[in-house]
Amino acid sequence: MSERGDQAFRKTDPRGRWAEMGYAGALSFLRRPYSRDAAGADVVVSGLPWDGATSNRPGCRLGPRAIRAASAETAQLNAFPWGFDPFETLRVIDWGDAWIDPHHPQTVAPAIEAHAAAILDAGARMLTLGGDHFVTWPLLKAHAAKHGPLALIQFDAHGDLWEDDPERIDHGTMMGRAIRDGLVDAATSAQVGIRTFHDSDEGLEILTAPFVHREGVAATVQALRARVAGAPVYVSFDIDVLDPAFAPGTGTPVPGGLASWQALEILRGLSGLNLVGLDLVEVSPPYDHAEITAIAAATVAHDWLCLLAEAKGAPRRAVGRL
Ligand SMILES: [Mn+2]
Repeated sequence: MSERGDQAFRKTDPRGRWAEMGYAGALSFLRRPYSRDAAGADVVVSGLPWDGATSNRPGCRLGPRAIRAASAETAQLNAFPWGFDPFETLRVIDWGDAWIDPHHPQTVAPAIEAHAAAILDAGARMLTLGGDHFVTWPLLKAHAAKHGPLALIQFDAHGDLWEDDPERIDHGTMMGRAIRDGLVDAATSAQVGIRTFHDSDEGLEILTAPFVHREGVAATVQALRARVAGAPVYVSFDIDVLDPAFAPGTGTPVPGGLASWQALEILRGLSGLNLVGLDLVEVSPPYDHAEITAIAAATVAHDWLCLLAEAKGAPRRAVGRL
């Protein structure tokens, strides 16, 4: 009987990799072992299958499942452009999906906050697969409780700063609330890829999509690094920061967005910062084609893990001109 395959439920040590059939087998994010034991893990991956706060097209409750499936191929190869296997350095488990009751929507944010607090209390970082962008609100609460006010880097077509009230369950208003409640320090935070209008910047650095297109990746990275320097950096990556050509599978697409390569290069430019958490939200598989969106999402999450692996000592190895 072969000892290969199905690492998701057969492997106990979260380090290293096994051979898998890329197209088959038990899915987890990047084939990490499923576990509810966050103690000793560097990173806990979990899904938040919730889309009750969407304002246009729903479907991102199916995001975690699709991103796990799309991550299977990436799990097999040494990471590019890093040149290492991040799981030689980083212990990463897949916790599965948090239990969310869509029929009692007022319980959703407290349930997510408690889920996050339990993982952070165990000493692990979180990599969270949404779900709509409202899930970031309770995630920020839990992370700010641990780290203090956060330096937010929000990749997004939308600022999510629209008119809010404290009881509102809305994926377009919670960032203003996070600033007003002191979870996010606007003075050290930035938004990237924005291409919708807000009457105020709320004190944030807003690097619009036209700025990225005109000034380029290097200037964008430079502005971000200057903004967040020294602070605990929480990255919230709304997949709709990508142009609909690169991420059709999302609920509120806006033309004029970033190409996958631009977003990846900007993210890779965050090397060496104090990266405390990542959420990857708004992947809506019913609107996706050929897994374009889910593969982009899986790659972004994978590269964030590579940033952590590098910070923990994984040696970069370049083959070819980078
Ligand atoms: Mn958005």
